[in-house]
Amino acid sequence: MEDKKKEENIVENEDELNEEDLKISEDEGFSDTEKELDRKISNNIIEINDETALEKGSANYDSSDLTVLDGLEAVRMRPGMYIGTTSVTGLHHLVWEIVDNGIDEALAGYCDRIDVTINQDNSITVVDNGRGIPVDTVEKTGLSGVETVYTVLHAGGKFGYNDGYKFSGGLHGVGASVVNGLSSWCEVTVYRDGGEYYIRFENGGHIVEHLRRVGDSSLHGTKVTFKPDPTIFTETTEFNYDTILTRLRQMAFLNKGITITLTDKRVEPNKHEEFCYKGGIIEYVDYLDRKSEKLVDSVFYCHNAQIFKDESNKYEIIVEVAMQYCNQDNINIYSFCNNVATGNGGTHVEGFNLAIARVFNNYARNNNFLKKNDKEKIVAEDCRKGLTAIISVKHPNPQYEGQTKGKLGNVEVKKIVSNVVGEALERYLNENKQISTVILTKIRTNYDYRLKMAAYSSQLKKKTGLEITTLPGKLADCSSNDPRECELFIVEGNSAGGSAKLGRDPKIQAILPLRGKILNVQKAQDHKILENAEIGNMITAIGGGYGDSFDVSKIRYHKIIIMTDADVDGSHIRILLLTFFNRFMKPLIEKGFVYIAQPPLYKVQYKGKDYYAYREEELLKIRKDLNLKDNYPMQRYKGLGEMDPDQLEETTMKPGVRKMLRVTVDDAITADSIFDELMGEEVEPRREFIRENAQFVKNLDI
Ligand code: 28G
Repeated sequence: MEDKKKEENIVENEDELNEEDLKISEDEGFSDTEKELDRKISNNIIEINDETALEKGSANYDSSDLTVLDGLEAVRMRPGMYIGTTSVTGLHHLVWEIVDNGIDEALAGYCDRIDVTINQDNSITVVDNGRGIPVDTVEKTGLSGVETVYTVLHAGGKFGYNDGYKFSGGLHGVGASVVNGLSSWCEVTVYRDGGEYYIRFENGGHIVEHLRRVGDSSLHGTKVTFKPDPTIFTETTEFNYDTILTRLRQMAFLNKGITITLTDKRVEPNKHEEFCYKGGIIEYVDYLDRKSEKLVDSVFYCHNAQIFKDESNKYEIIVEVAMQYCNQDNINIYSFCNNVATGNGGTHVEGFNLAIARVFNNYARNNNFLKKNDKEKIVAEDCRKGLTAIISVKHPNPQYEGQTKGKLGNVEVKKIVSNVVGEALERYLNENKQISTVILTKIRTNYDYRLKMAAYSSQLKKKTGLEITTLPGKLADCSSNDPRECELFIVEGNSAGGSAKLGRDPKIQAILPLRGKILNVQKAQDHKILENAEIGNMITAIGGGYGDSFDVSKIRYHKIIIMTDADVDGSHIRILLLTFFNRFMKPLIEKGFVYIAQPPLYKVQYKGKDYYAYREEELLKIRKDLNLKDNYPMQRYKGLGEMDPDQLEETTMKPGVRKMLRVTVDDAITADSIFDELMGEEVEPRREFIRENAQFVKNLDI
């Protein structure tokens, strides 16, 4: 019940999301590249939510509401329970659902091509060259196979498809009927047995006319076109090319040999992209490392299927891992179950960690990388730094855990992955001694560094009787000791910091001013990062440590609020901070503890009252509502420093009044690669970003 309530909440809240909050408006004369980057950021890195919406109370849902609903009516009544949300995320889930069915047909060995088209009217067409959904009558339902799949809830896996189970669709995997139920109309064409069969559904899955043979065909496969219902997807029914592109590319990496194409017919000339990776996740690792300096050129790869058996079950689990070391310290390990990213890891990642620690430790002992007096063992952390890896498992009955269901929970998976990876890696190291030496040298460096740091902090502890957590002098802390109500404002610049200190609620709001630019964390090595004073201050103020030993239960604030100016430097610092949190305190973002403050851009004074505008359009609206002339004076805020403490409090800091955006990592892989692009060694994209933002500021100045 509790879960249902939660689901309900999420849906309700997402619905309240103001679209405007998600993007910088599209009609301000931005160039295509600017829009592109903006879209990338708003769609892929961070899903920004209105804080107050997310925290709003319980939904009006209780058990008395439970009515026995007919099939797809239930889906339309409670879409959130089936696709998580009716926001833009949910909209795209419809595409994933249908594409997943094609992928399943490919995994079953009958199809090697999937074509996805975004049509002019924002409907989606998916075509595969598989067997075609069966057209004969299904006994249990009395309907044709196509009608069964498209109108009966959860028909997908339970009809003996794929010898008893369906691989794809981890988190939702609700099937085509849900897509149909949430569409204004949906058409299915099946090519099989020498014929072409057609059916159309309307208004949430109602059969217009039963499936019928409309002609001869020598083809085989399935074609589906659906148009999401705007009364369900009230926020938007517009598909995002990049979102679909990224996901399809990922699908192509994870399922080697399948050709997947995307065409966007909404623009002239049409956009078109085609993916097919013969090397699968090996090419995925290559792609992720395309901008990094490799330690070893080759990519380690292993693939194995193992049967799991207990009293009641017997099924096959497929494990596939690819990995490569780079000459850096950041960790790029991504895990998947049934083609869906498990952002919070789980038993497959635990198994992987066990294997690498065990195998590298043994190899080090046997080959003199660890000497007799090196008493300490090599641990997983030592082996993970600098590693790029894809861990992909396929499991017929995955169990997911955690708040966001992003963690694989099946316990048997741990041992299976550990065995598969362990065996293959041991053999690889012994057969490629030169490569092994390079890798083990790196691991040994990580090991030495870890022990040095441990010795250093225990020494410091002995000396001072304290952990290294004496609070930084620049921090104006709050008086409350209850992290749940405490907020840390990370403020750009000392002068803004001063205003913030005066404008805050000292009981629950702490201020940490940052001077200058913080270090570029993506680029720097770990020890340099920790030596940086600004970063050190942040780590001690937050209080949960950092990196692998970051402990979210120890943090001192449950809201970490980034407050920067609305200019180039401001956005640069914001990205640097997000990069830092993403890399060293990921759970902060995963738990939704990171926010971005929204200071107003304009103030209009009229009849003794102050009106604040947070965006360009709001200014226009205020002028319109108050019937003011275009040249009516207004104040434009160039930076936080221009606001006096009262104004800052009223507009940006005061709970209940302020606007804040919550940062969540939607797709860590894309996020990292955008961060890479912005922050990494390569200068060009970064310059681009800054130039584009400079442009943005210029626009505002007009
Ligand atoms: C184009 C859009 C996405 C699909 C198939 C192929 C079969 C199938 C799909 O069966 C289970 C069994 C009969 C209803 C299976 C064909 C066995 C033999 C299939 C797709 C349920 C579903 N021949 N291709 N479903 N049936 N492609 N692509 O949806 O009773 S779905």
